Amino acid sequence: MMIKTPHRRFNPLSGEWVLVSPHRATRPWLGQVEKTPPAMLPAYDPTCYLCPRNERAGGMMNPDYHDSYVFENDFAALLPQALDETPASQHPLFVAAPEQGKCLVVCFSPRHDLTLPELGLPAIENVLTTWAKQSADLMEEEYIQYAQVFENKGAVMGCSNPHPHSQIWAQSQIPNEIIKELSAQTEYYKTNNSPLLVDYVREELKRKERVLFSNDHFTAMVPYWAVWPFEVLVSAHRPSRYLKELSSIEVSALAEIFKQVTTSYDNLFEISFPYSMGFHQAPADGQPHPEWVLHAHFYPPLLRSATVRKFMVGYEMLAMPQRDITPEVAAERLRSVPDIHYKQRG
Ligand code: H2U
Ligand code: ZN
Repeated sequence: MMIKTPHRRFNPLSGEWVLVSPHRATRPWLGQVEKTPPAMLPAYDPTCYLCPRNERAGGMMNPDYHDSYVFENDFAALLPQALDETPASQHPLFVAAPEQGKCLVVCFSPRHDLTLPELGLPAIENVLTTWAKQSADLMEEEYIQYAQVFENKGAVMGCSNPHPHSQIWAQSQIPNEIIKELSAQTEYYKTNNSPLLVDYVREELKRKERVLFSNDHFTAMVPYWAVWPFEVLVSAHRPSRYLKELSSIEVSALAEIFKQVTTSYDNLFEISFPYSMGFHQAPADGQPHPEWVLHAHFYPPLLRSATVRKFMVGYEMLAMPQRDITPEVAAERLRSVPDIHYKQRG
């Protein structure tokens, strides 16, 4: 089914609507053109603060690491100590609250030049199990209620260093996006006695048009309500709260899907495709969370080429998000690229 007229779609996870304007995709572009990332990086960069054996900005030395490498962010946005300097205000229009937390940086591998799709499956599994263990350890801390695993990839997304890395920020209060997803999944579960994403994936697998890759345990699709042009949702097939709960078979299945999604991204415009990606795990708030299904969102900014991005401005900032190409067209384009990474083709 190809809809060609303006319409709205509902995001049942966030409870928000997106405006879809398929007829607008051919409008001319005379605006900002992005720089493309350099095609070749060295395997080791002596000036990189994430490479093994190098000094970081804070003066700490990285060890001679061989797999993934985790360190506490030298410029952490959250601090573990309870600081009680938050101004006490009695006024309902001037509300503040103290916040505690911890921020980690996770380098994928010692290689400065290898992004996720270029790593072998065992190395991707290693990244997944590192994220699982680190976020589980953080959520075990008494004062932590949520751990956000995320990767900012590419200068367009504000990534400060090309050495492939991700971050984990854990905090004492549940953040905004998780509050929305928690309430939507809880409501759905109460009404339908089944988790929202388990039902959604089953329906997408029947319809097929937005599905990119699927195996026994995970499915990657351009969601029906996607906001970013090539947005992807990777969802588990079963109720699951934390990365740590995945079996080794499920970790392998997830690694395979991650390799497929990121390879198709890079192959779309034959560049290292920028995005912000992150897992949504359940909060660690002492509740059982039977409604929760572990999933990851990929939010890539590019629209029609390696150099033309989608801007979330004007109408998006002031009214609601809007997209031009439909999620079905985006899925078709991502499915039609070769499955071997362009840098690894003979
Ligand atoms: P981004 O490129 O996604 O911003 O991540 C890099 C993070 O690494 C960033 O949060 C941290 C920055 O604070 N960092 C260190 O902890 N030590 C350093 O020596 C430089 C950067
Ligand atoms: Zn490096």
